[in-house]
Amino acid sequence: ATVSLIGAPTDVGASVRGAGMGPDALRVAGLAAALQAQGFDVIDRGNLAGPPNPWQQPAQGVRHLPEVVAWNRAVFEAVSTALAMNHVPLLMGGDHCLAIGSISAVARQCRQERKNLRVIWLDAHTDVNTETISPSGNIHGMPVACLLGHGPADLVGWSGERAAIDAGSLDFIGIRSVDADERQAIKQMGLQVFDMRHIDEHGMRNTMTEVLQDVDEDTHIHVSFDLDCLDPMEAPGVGTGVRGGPTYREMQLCMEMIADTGRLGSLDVVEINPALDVRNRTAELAVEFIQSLFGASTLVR
Ligand code: DIR
Ligand code: MN
Ligand code: MN
Ligand code: MN
Repeated sequence: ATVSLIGAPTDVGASVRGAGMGPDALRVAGLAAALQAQGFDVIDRGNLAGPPNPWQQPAQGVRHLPEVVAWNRAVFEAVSTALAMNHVPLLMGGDHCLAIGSISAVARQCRQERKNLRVIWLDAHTDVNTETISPSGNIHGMPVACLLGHGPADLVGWSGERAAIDAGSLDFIGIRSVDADERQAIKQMGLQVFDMRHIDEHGMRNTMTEVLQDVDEDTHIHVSFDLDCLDPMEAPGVGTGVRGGPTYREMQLCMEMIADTGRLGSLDVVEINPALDVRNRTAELAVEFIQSLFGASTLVR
């Protein structure tokens, strides 16, 4: 299989500057070579272009909406192109607002190919805010809402349907920070949230067995991997770290169990912030998890 690396060097959706350096941090950490060593063909498409971060205050509940739209347009096109070539798009963010373009493109392609799309959202946060309920106005806290058909109009409907995905095809893992009004939204939309308490009580193995139970041969799995899902002790290079995340071993098992399905079709790796990192540790950690997600294991190659 061929993996297309797509860099989107921007932090326009974030609350802290620095995630725009994520693509190069992943390159320096050896992402392409790591996947090549596993037998994949890897094409690094370089970095997409987009507007600079104007660093303004929110307007009508959102910050940098035109810039977020522009970056997501570029991501949407690049991911669509990769999928049309039957490549596995690996979006190197950038902040998590970019999942709007990436997953909208994946959803459109899945509809065309009559595949069942399943999205696995690995994050400390549920990112289901909208411009009316967000306490920050930062769009990296809104991509899930946009993909379900709820956010700012300019970011909704890109897949060809108002909702790119339905609530039932999305699972959150690692959640431990939900804003007050997001709780309401989660209930109203009927979202499946495996929060840290669930993982504490049932373990990662049972959690992932539940998440993956209805994956079949017509399923396309998209993983949206926000590095702040991990405990900040493991992954310090993130803008909005929250303590109490999954351990290294728990996250490895999560990735390995997804890999075992053989249905991984696309991936976002977002929110790596080299300005806050320690000797590129977070990007290096991301590369290790990506290797597991693409099927590396200790005893089998
Ligand atoms: C917060 C932070 N819930 C917000 N969200 C983040 O601004 O909406 N998501 N950091 O990854
Ligand atoms: Mn996120
Ligand atoms: Mn997050
Ligand atoms: Mn589910």
